[in-house]
Amino acid sequence: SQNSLLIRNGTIVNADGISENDIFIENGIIKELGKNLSVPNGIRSIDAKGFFILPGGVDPHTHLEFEFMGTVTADDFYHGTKAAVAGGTTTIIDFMDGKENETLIDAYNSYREKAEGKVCCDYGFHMVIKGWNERIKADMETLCSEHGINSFKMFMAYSFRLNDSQLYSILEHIRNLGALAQIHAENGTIIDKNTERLLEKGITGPEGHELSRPEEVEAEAVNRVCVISKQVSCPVYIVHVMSKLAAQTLADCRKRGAQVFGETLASALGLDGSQLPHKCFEEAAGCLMSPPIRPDPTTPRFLMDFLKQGNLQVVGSDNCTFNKEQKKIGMGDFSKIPNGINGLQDRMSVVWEKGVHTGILSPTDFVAVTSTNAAKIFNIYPRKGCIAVGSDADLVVWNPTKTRVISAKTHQHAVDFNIFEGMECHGVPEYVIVNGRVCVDQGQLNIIKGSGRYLECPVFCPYVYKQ
Ligand code: DUC
Ligand code: ZN
Ligand code: ZN
Ligand code: ZN
Repeated sequence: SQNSLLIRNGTIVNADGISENDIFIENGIIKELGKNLSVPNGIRSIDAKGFFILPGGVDPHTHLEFEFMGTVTADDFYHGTKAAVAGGTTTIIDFMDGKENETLIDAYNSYREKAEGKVCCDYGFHMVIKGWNERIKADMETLCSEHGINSFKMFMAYSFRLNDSQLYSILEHIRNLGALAQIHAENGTIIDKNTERLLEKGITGPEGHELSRPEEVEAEAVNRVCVISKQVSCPVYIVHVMSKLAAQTLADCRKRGAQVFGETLASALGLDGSQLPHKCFEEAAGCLMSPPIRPDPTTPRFLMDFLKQGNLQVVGSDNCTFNKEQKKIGMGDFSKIPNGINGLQDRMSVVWEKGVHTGILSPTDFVAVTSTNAAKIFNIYPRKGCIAVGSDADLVVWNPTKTRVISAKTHQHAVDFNIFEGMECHGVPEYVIVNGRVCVDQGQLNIIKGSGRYLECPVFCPYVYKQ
């Protein structure tokens, strides 16, 4: 039938091992795994000989149609998820961020509306929390119990940052809900002071950005929130760990018993930051995000080794794209350059190139850090993040020998440049199957706008993630 598909002769890679089996898919679900499966006549069959079959990527860090720093991201829910599928990512978890005076429930409804009709793969949400009162407390509970939200993100930087007292109370509440706290860890007070000082000295270009928020400013916040996390016994997920010092600090806190997880980004693994200070405004502003991509050229390898060792668990994209014209808002004042970079399409290729092609990660490690660990942490496993009977049929047939060169000329994003421009990557998706439908077919993109479904992320009771 039209709703069935057979994938033959592939090497199936899960985070816990490799097997050689055929996969039979029906109505969007993996129905059977086995050798030489006999299936009814007339169904499509894909020969995956020589390819790896991977669980579709799970990118738990995207900002689509996101209002930030006075503007709105270039990638909307259509372009963002189209780019995702083209690159082998079949699930995203995006950040909802309410407007001032909007309740969390109103924000949730407005984000569902924005996404509906545009998304090309399944999507879940995290909610950003920017204050603390009884209304917020009650709405967080409703989001967990009625709307499939199990994670809340708090900022320690930007004007809407929370102080330690608020963080402490919110983390207690999140623990009681059986949810997960996500933290943007940078010391906002120090950044503001440094920014003022740099601008006064006449350092107004994009090079001022990293100077205002060096590694220890990131690491201090990581340490502080890990201490709070341990005091209140609330699990915490640190988003975008960008520096060696922050990663090491997180690992030390884990060793002391904090239940903390770490996510790094494709940008931090893919870009050698040593070139960054020498770029012109356009290029430097293009790569500008917070926390910054670090100038220390040993950072990407360090973070990759940490992924291998399990000191970091996840690679996200933090896709938060602004066009060249939007980046110019910050010409003459680096603190006004909209923060954010691309990565939704290229995350899988970049991790394969810098991780697997170099021999640091095995294919099973690759699956763990691009799909399985995020699915476990956000409690959508084993529906997502593995190839097993009963799981959603989200799969990537990955050709490890083919190469492609990343370029804005060919990418599926709406944004008008690509931070990985010119990077050659081994590892190309030949086929991407989204909910049982072939959405990349021999490298050709064939998506259906609006076909993605809202993914409820249930709370943990009790908290169960095991690495
Ligand atoms: N950092 C960014 O660079 N963009 C979006 C939000 C954030 O924390
Ligand atoms: Zn952030
Ligand atoms: Zn982000
Ligand atoms: Zn190579």
